[in-house]
Amino acid sequence: MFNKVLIANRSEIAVRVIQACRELGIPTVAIFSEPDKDSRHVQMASETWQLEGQPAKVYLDAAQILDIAKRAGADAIHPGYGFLSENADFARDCAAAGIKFIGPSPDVIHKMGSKIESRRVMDAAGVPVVPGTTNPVRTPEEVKKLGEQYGYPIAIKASAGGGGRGLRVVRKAEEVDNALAGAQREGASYFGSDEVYVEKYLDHPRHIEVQILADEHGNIVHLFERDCSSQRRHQKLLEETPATKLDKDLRARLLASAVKGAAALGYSSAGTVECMVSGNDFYFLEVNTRIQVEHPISEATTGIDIVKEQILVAAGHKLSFTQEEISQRGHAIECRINAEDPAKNFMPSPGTLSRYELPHHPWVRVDTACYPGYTVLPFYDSLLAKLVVWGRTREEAINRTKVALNNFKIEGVQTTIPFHLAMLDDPNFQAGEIYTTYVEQDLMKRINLKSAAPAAPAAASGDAATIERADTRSFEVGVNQKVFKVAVTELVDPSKPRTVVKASATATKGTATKMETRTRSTTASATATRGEIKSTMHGLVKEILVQAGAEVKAGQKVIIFEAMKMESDLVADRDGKVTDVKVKPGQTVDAHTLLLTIGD
Ligand code: MV4
Repeated sequence: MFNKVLIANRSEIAVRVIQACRELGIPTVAIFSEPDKDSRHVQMASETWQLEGQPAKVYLDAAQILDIAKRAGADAIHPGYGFLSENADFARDCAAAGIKFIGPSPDVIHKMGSKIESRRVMDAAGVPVVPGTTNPVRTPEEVKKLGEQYGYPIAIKASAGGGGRGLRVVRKAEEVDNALAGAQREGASYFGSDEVYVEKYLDHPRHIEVQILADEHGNIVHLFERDCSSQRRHQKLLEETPATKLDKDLRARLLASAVKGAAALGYSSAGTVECMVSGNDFYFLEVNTRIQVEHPISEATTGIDIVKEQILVAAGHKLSFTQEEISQRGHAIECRINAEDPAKNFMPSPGTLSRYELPHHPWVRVDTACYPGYTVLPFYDSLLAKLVVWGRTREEAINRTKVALNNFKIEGVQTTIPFHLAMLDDPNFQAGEIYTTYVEQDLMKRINLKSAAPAAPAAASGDAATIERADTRSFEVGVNQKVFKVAVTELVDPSKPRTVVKASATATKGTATKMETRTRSTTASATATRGEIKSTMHGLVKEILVQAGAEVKAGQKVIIFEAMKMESDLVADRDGKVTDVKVKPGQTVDAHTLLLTIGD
């Protein structure tokens, strides 16, 4: 067994991994960015190391993390999800340093990073793939031929893509040129490869995925499927297992195919085979070579501790059970409670949790790293908590989930709880009429959500004030010949204009670090100049929808922006002509960066 496991992650998944390690009696090493020093995972680990550098980037700093692992004497690294979890180079570097990367082999991670290669492997193993190419396409002529062969609509996908990035849907031949260029450009800017391929596009598929567990002795099992169709802009909101209204025979074929595909790959560790289900057919989509956010619903219905099993098989143990020894019992639902305002296009809502009370019921599990007074940071994804509820039947699970959602008492940030309550009450959801288009094209058009009222002013002053909105700006500040990168998070108290509650400074050169909390009131307000489209937070320019010279109307979407892993639309604030585009897709920018200008 491992002597010490470093968790190369933060927040709830780091907490989850630490809990599994504790059960196994393995000491843990937590790493953390400076503003993350109050995080629960830091409080729980046996040993903690602070990362140097920008908060938004440090958890991706493979060299620094590996160096800490060596210095701390860790003999294994658990990458969690996101960050370095599907980085084959990092997995290779770990192996070279004699540290076990808790995941599949670097070769498998690398192969599954290429969607074209994934399709080839699965196709060869007899797993159904969506009709399309298993070779890259380069020219519009090739794509148009394929469009005729398969019939429109078709999808052009970046081979290195995933999660919706580098995906273009083409509904007629005239759209091919633009879509191909777009998918190639996005592939190049996000993933460093402009290799794309073509598939027949399925219009209203369900997203069904299979949880796989495999050891390094050739044993592979599935832990049944999860239905993850309730998503918005490729962000999952609710997952359930078993998938409702899934044909028994189709389900059996899907589960068997996932195991067959994983076997063909020589898979080990926990993983997920993603599929689309359309009518009575299913098609392989991609393999995720990490533990996923939604793994707890599979744990709830099988009783298997997937993270513990993942650690054990990484240490060379055989799977502790066979396929025949497990079964699925009842129904489980996970709601992702995010710090976002569903009434405002799911806008991220970081801030301090002036109140944070969780439901404590039988058959209810909450995975979270938050606590009262904790500040949700703007640098990371906005997941506050995962609510996981079990019931004997889907109906029982739905009703129990509603009770649990109503017993969350969260103040200080907006949350997705009102959205979840509306979805669980929706007749289409209850009937199991859930497709990947359901949330955006159906549910959101029929429900009317209101933002939660800001919390009442707290009696005591301090961090847990009444926070309504947060913005973060970065500054470089010189102190004693050292350059500090200062991230100022403005947590706005609605009763006082502009109250800075928290500022954190991290030395970019030198080693001094400093955290300051102070309150400052000023009447200054950022005066937006018309025609200047700026980022509201630190984030990523996902897509630029207009070119310089284009005529735009006030209210027209011009840029798709991503902050805290959530997409939002930036719209023109006036009629006019785009005079300058200052950024490229895939570019990361600080808050308040000028992105695009509109003139006469
Ligand atoms: C598709 C598709 C329909 N047809 N491919 C989106 C993200 C990436 N993982 C694959 N995706 C899709 N690929 C074909 N040929 C529809 C989607 C899709 C989707 C897939 C899974 C979960 C949610 C989705 C939301 C929109 C589109």
